[in-house]
Amino acid sequence: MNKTSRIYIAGHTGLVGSALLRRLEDDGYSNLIVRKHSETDLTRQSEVEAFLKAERPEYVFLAAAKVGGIWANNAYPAEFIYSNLAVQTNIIHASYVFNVKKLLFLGSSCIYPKHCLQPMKEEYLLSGYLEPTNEPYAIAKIAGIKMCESYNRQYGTHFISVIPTNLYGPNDNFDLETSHVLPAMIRKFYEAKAAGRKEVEVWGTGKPRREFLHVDDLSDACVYLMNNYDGNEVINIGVGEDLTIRELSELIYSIVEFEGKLRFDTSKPDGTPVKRLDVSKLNSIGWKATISLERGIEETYRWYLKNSVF
Ligand code: GFB
Repeated sequence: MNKTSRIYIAGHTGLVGSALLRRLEDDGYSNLIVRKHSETDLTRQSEVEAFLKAERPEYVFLAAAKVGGIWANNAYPAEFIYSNLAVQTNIIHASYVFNVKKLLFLGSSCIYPKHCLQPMKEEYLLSGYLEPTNEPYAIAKIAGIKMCESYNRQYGTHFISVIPTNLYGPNDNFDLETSHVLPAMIRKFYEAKAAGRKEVEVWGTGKPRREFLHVDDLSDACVYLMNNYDGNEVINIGVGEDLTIRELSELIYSIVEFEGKLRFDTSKPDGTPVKRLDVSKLNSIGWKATISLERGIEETYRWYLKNSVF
C-alpha cells in the first residue's frame, strides 16, 4: 500500500474496524473508504457489487462481522452464521470481480478445535471438533478462510487471512449479555464499586484460560501483514501468553480498585478450556505485540470512564 492507495475498511465502526481506521489515518493513508450500514447493507450482494464497482478500492480490510461473547454466540446461532457468511461472501467475491489488489480477512481463534494442542499452530486448523457454543460462527469464519484460499488458487488473487486471539480495547461492546469477558468485567466492577455493592458475579468456574490482544496491536499487525505477507496459509495474531478467567478478574478487580468479593456462577458456560495461539510464524516475519495486558486494560478502563455509554 502507498499513502494514496484506495483502501476500504469494511466494518469501520466496530472494535477492529475503528482501530484500523485510527491506525491508517495516523500512518498518513489519505484515501480511506468507509460505508455506514445505513448506506450499504453488506448482506445484500447487489449493494456490495454496486459499491465496489463505484469506489474501486485497491485494498480491503474485511473487519465487518457479527461478533459477540460466549452468551451471544450461543443465543443467536442463526444470525452469527448467516450474517457472517453473507457479508464475507459478498465482499470477497466482489473484490475478485472488481480486481482488488489485496484483501485481508479476519477470522478468530475460536476456529481451532475445542481440545486443540496448545499453543495452537496454524496447521492445527480443522484437526478436531469445535466448541459448540461458537460452532456456527467458527464454521462461517472457516468458510471465509477457505474462500480466500480457493480464490487465490483459482484466480490468482491476493486474499490473506489472519487469526486474532480474543481482542479488547477502545470502542468495544460493553453490553453485559452480548460482550466478551474483558469489557464485561470492567463494567461489572465499575458499576458494583459505584453502587457500593459487595459482590461481582463471574460466569463459569474461572478456570478457563484466555489470551488477550489490545486492538491497537491488532491493527498494527494487520497493516504490517497487508504490506509484508502474501502467503496462502492463515497466520495467527496474538501475544502467546494467557491467564485464567479468575486471574483476569483479579487483575481488573485491582485496576478498578473494587473492594468486594467475586462470586462464580457455574451455571454459566466455561466454553473452550484453553485457546493460546502459537505466534512464532508472525514473530518470524518481524512482528511482535507491544501493549501489555495491564497497560491495555488500564487504557481501556480510562476510555470506558470517558466514553461510558450507560
Ligand atoms: O469472552 P468470552 O465471552 O468468549 O468468555 P470465549 C470467556 C470466558 O469468560 C468464558 C467467562 O469462560 C466465560 O464464561 N466469563 C466470566 C464471562 N464472566 C463473564 C462475563 O461477564 N461475560 C462474558 N462474556 N464471559 C468467544 C467466542 O469465546 O471468543 C466468539 O464465543 C469469539 O465466537 C470470541 O471467538 C473471541 O473466549 O469463551
